Amino acid sequence: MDLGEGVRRALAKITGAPLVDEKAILELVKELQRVLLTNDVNVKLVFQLTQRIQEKALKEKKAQTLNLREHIVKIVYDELANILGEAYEPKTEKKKIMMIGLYGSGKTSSIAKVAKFYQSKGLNVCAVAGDVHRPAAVEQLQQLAEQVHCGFFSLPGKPAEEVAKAALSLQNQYDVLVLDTAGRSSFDEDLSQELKRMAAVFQPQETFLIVSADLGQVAGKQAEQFNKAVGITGVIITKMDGSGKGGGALSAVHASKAKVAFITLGEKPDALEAFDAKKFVARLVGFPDLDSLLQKVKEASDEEDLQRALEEGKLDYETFLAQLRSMRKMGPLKQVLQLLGLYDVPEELLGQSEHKLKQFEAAVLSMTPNERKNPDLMKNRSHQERVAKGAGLPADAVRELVTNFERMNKMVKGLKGNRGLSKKLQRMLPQGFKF
Ligand SMILES: Nc1nc2c(ncn2[C@@H]2O[C@H](COP(=O)(O)OP(=O)(O)O)[C@@H](O)[C@H]2O)c(=O)[nH]1
Ligand SMILES: [Mg+2]
Repeated sequence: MDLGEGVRRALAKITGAPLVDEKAILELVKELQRVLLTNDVNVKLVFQLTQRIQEKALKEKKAQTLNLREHIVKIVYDELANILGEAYEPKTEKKKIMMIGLYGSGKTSSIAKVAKFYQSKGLNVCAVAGDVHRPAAVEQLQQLAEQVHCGFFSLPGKPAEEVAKAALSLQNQYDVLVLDTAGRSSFDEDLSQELKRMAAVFQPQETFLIVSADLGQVAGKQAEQFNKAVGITGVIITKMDGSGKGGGALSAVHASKAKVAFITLGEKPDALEAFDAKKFVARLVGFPDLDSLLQKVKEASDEEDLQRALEEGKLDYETFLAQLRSMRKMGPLKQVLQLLGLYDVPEELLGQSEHKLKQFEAAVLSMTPNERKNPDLMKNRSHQERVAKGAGLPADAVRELVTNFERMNKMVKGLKGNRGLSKKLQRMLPQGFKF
């Protein structure tokens, strides 16, 4: 389970719980612990985090504008962001950057990404081929530089520190120099010495350690090690797209007191972003920021209309359409359902639902107010045909929708007075309501 899905699942324990009580909070905490541990977040860190969430959720007074669910979602969000790091704000100014890290960590490919990043800020960038031990490394960098249209500099056959030194003259032509360096399969004295010599002549303002997300917690140890030996100003965590340990890597680097500067999320040169823990967490749960997340929670807990219909054991097309619309507003159906704690809805059904939902909406809009209030009328063929014509749908589609509505209505009747939207949907959806 990836971190995002895991956190969403954990949050669903609260957003979908019929009652937010200590038990629901403990379940949320337990689920969070599980997902963080599977993401290789350090056990101690996980324990501290969940302890804090539990304490705050149970004791801290909530802001008056937040309901209890929102309050807890906010605590989880804040605490997660807290362990993952801060926001890095790269300055748009002339600078020299040195990229260091073990072999295969993603140094060379990150140079192209960083180059592209600064180019997009209007700076001229030159990539400097300081990994001189393998000719292939120089070629790789040259190709990448061509691909992103940045400058490229190499001195074939010369030692790395000479390349670093010669590159200094490029500062007249370029705003940003990015120096590649050699890696080893593990950290050793040789590597440390070479990097120190290079840094001494190059005098970088930024020294980025590149680590792969799949190192998990070990990324923190590496950050400590490189920092002690060579000194680093930030860390770039690569391969965040393919690793189930990204959370572990981020939190461990942050715990080591190093700053996560960028993360990369793919092989393409634009797959890099300046790291911002809060944005990262928001996106993990599928929203651009905390506010929009809270908005969704509010909507998800705003179940009054349907609740009333359920309590009365009577559903009409009006209520149902309103409900469907508010669910649509909440984003992709899948996300909404997950927020409500529904994970077992087959993918196939979900894909179909959006389409059917639109048809359904069109059909309801073509009904007369009378038909909307009195769903029995819609069982009549001639009504169905009229609505189909009005909505521009095949008669079959309307018939199917009516059948589905009736099925839903029957279930609603059966559920009369049964509290908790999540539980109801859980029973209703997978069983047969196919919209
Ligand atoms: N999927 C994915 N692959 C990456 C990412 N960053 C680097 N890679 C791949 O990792 C491999 C090693 O990268 P490279 O830059 O050559 O590592 P270096 O030895 O440290 O210079 C290459 O195949 C890259 O395409 C990333 O963010 N996502
Ligand atoms: Mg390389």
